Amino acid sequence: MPPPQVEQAPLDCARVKALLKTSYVGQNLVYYARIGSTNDIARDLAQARAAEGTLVIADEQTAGRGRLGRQWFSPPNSSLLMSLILYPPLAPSQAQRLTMICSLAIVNAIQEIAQLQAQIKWPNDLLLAGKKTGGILTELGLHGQSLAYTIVGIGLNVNVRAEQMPGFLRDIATSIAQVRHRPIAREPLLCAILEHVERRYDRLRQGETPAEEWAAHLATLGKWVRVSDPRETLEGWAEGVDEDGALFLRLADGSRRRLLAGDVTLMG
Ligand code: BT5
Repeated sequence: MPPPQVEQAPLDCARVKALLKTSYVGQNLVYYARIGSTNDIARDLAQARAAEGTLVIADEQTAGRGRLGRQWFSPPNSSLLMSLILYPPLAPSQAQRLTMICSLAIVNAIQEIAQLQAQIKWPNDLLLAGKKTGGILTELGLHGQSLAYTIVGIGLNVNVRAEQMPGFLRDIATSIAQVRHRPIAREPLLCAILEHVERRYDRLRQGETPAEEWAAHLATLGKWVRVSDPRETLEGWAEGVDEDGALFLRLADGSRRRLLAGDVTLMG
C-alpha cells in the first residue's frame, strides 16, 4: 500500500492556545517556524528565569540534537519539536524523573488522540510497533550542587512519511501517521501531552515517584539486552529500574550493575 499523503501544515498556535487546558505548562508558548535547536533557546530563556512551564516549539530544526551530540532528524511541519522549561525540586541525580513523566505523558496522549499503544525504551525513547517514534533529551543547568533549571527536549514523529526518513532510519524509525495509516492534527496531540505532563509534574513535585508506572510501560524489562555507552558495552538481563530510572542489569556472571544511561539493543 502506498504511504498516505499527510497533512504537513505549520502549527496553528491560535488553535493550541484555544485548546490547551493547563494552568502553566505550555501557557507561555514560544514558537519558531525554523530554529537551530529548541533546547538552546529554552536554555537561554531558563537562564533568564522564564516562567516555569514555558514551551519553546519549532516546525523545523536545523541543528536538532539527541544525546552525545547525535542528530535529530525532522522534515519541516511533520513533527513535534519542543523544549519545556521546569524548575523541579529535585537533586540532579533525580532529573531522569522528568524524562520518565514526560514519556508517560506522551504514551497517554498517543493513546487518547491516536488510539495507539506506545512503549518506552529505556532510557529516553518512545516506540510504536517496535520502532523509534520519539526521543527525549533532558538537559540540566546546575547551580553548585543543585538543579538551577531543566530543559526537557521532546522530538516526536507525528506525520513523517516513510519516504521522508533518511535511509539509515527507515528500518528503525516510524511515525504516528505511518503506524496509523493516516495523518493526525498536531495541535490536539500537543495539548494532550502538555496536560498529562502538568498533571504528572504536579504529582512529582508532591513527592510521588513515577517509577512503577514507567517500568510497566518499558519494552526493555524482562529481556536480554545489550547496553552501550561511550565507555563500555554490557550484555545482561534487564531486571528492573529504580526510583530515578536507573536500569539494573544482571550480567552472565551473576553480578548486577546499575546503569544510568546508554543505548539499548533488545537481543533475540
Ligand atoms: C534522542 O536522542 O532520542 C533525543 C532526541 C530529542 C530531540 C528533541 S527535538 C526538540 C529538542 N531540541 C533538540 O535539539 N533536541 C530535542 P538519542 O537517544 O541520542 O537518539 C538519537 C538517535 O535517534 C540518532 O542518532 C538517530 O539514530 C535516531 N534518530 C534521529 N532522528 C530520528 C527520528 N526523527 N526518529 C527516530 N529516530 C531518530
